[in-house]
Amino acid sequence: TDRAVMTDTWLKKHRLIYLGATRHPFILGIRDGSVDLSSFKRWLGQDYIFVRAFVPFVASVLLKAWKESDDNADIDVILGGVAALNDEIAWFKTEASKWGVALESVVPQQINLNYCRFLESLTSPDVDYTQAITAFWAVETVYQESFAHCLEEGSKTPEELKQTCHRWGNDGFGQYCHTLKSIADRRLEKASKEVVAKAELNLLSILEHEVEFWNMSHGAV
Ligand code: HMH
Repeated sequence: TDRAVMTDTWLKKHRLIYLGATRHPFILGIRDGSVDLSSFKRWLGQDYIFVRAFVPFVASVLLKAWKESDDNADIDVILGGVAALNDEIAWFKTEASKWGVALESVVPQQINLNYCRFLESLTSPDVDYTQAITAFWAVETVYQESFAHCLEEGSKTPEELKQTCHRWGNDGFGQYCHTLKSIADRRLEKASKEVVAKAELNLLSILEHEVEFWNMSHGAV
């Protein structure tokens, strides 16, 4: 395999689960306008909880970059990610009040807690920078690919959901995900077989957690 494009190799190899995460019925429902607004509100409340837990994970990636990275520019990229999360949290608060979702009283669902716990496990010092940055790329990219799909030509995304899609589907966020991908691929190229194998397993876990997360919006769990 061509290790210079490890992430491309993986996304080809695991295409079905990747499509499961990025073309989920919830996303397709936003794209064709058939989404149930109670599902959207449930997703909004749960994702706010997720994003708050995502902050310490990203902070751990930043710390690992500072200790282990061979390129100082990585810190700037990750710091940009932290800044984006700050905006995101403020956005959730505004958006939730628009939709009448009381964020303080949202109870995290088990699926959400499982995903947050998985990310917390990756904050361990035993998990190296290569694994951490690869996981970071994967989490961000699923949302980027999913919401960008809702803004493509031919989509019938309802006006009131376009802002949400734009948050993760905009070109700037796409560029940022591409930069994370380049960093991950650069690191994976130099990593041991063991680290590469662990990073691939983490990717699969993330994709599974993302599918479950979308499933949760349907309220059947
Ligand atoms: C579940 N995955 C989930 N929520 C998010 N906000 C992102 C990824 C992207 O930040």
